[in-house]
Amino acid sequence: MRGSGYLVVMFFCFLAFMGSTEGKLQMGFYSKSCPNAEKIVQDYVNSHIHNAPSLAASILRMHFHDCFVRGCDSSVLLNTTSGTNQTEKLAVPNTTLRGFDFIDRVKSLLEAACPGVVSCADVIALVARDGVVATGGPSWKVPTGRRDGTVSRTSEATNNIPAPTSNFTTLRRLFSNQGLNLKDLVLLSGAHTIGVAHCPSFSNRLYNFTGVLGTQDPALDSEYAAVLKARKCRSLNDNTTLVEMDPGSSMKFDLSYYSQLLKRRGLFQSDSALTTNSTALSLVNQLLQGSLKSFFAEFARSMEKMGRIKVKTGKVGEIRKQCAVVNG
Ligand code: HEM
Ligand SMILES: *[C@@H]1O[C@H](CO)[C@@H](O)[C@H](O)[C@H]1NC(C)=O
Ligand SMILES: *[C@@H]1O[C@H](CO)[C@@H](O)[C@H](O)[C@H]1NC(C)=O
Ligand SMILES: *[C@@H]1O[C@H](CO)[C@@H](O)[C@H](O)[C@H]1NC(C)=O
Ligand SMILES: *[C@@H]1O[C@H](CO)[C@@H](O)[C@H](O)[C@H]1NC(C)=O
Ligand SMILES: *[C@@H]1O[C@H](CO)[C@@H](O)[C@H](O)[C@H]1NC(C)=O
Ligand SMILES: *[C@@H]1O[C@H](CO)[C@@H](O)[C@H](O)[C@H]1NC(C)=O
Ligand SMILES: CC(=O)N[C@H]1CO[C@H](CO)[C@@H](O)[C@@H]1O
Repeated sequence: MRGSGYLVVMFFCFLAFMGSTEGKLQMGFYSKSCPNAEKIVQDYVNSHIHNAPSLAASILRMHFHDCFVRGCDSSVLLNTTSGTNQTEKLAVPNTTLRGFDFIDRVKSLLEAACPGVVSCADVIALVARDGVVATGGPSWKVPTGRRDGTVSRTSEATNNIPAPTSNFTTLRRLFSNQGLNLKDLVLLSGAHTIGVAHCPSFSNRLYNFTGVLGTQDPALDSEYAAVLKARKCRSLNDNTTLVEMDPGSSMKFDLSYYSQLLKRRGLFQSDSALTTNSTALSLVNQLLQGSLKSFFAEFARSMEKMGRIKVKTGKVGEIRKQCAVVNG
């Protein structure tokens, strides 16, 4: 009798242990611990994003870069300080990330309301969604309960975040490393329907494609290339000009990014790579034949999946007090 009672106690201890360390993301995770958390985020986004609507794109991209390195744990926000390794922020793909101060402002409102409760990782995920919604794009579910990581390394960002020069095979590999399939790749690339790029992300296609100056990427529509060279990236050295990835429609979350792909006007090699695989190409065609509503619904599904990548929950990680530094 005593033996089996002991086993029962052990069993419940085990359950409690599993429950505390293997928590899952859930809708409204903060409904008891910080009931206004999601409203604070949403109100701030709604009242401030119109001052800088381009931040919606920047923070959507930040969420992607966060999730692809060590999971969605806000490691992308950590500053390099003396005594730490070089963080993700220093990696080439991150040099063009923006919106860190916006995240910090939202976080300080949350700290004022409920100190030490809401993670920076959830702040990124919520702001990314609310920013896209506030600028007329799709909505998606953001279950919460992510915890913040304590490690951030430049090399891991370099190795895991796809480059604009990536070919289809590399894109598939990097997405599949994160548990994302071909459909997710095609849908999430659709985020390039909003936002802008700096010339160095693609000007090799205009000026130095084969490594010989003067060569151009034959996969890029030559008329469009000529316009980009004449009006946008006038030389290989231009590192300041911004170019819409979905020209004429870069503030509007719509299907026209995919029509540009079919016109061979995808801005990056990674965009045009989506037309080099017949399965991916047929997905692009299906999206274009469907309604905007169905694109939004499919995009939402892939975003929710991306937001779950290798999340830290339960007792893993911490709730950072300041998003740019680990708790001391
Ligand atoms: C498929 C692989 C991808 C590659 C190679 C890629 C690459 C890039 C590059 C090079 C830029 C421009 C950076 C600059 O020059 O300033 C960019 C911008 C952007 N990317 Fe991606 N990206 C990919 C997937 C994604 C995904 C999955 C998302 C989000 C779900 C995303 C969202 C964005 C957004 C919104 C921008 C515009 C940012 C702004 O306006 O500040 N990208 N991407
Ligand atoms: C720096 O990175 C190395 C190797 O990845 C790791 O062993 C070390 O703990 C890290 N140090 C700090 C302070 O993050
Ligand atoms: C894709 O890019 C990788 C890495 O640059 C390269 O090793 C591979 O050969 C390329 N694959 C194709 C099919 O071009
Ligand atoms: C042109 O491309 C080659 C190969 O990628 C590179 O080594 C070279 O530095 C580039 N030239 C310039 C002027 O950027
Ligand atoms: C852009 O190029 C200039 C001149 O080549 C250089 O001084 C500057 O550091 C570059 N800026 C960035 C953001 O790379
Ligand atoms: C397209 O990509 C998928 C997934 O990587 C692959 O299984 C398929 O063989 C590719 N199709 C072609 C025609 O290369
Ligand atoms: C992190 O670095 C940014 C600039 O790179 C700076 O503005 C910010 O104050 C830093 N945050 C902290 C908490 O040190
Ligand atoms: C936002 C940010 O920290 N960007 C940095 C990315 O890395 C470059 C150097 O590689 C820095 O100059 C940027 O400040």
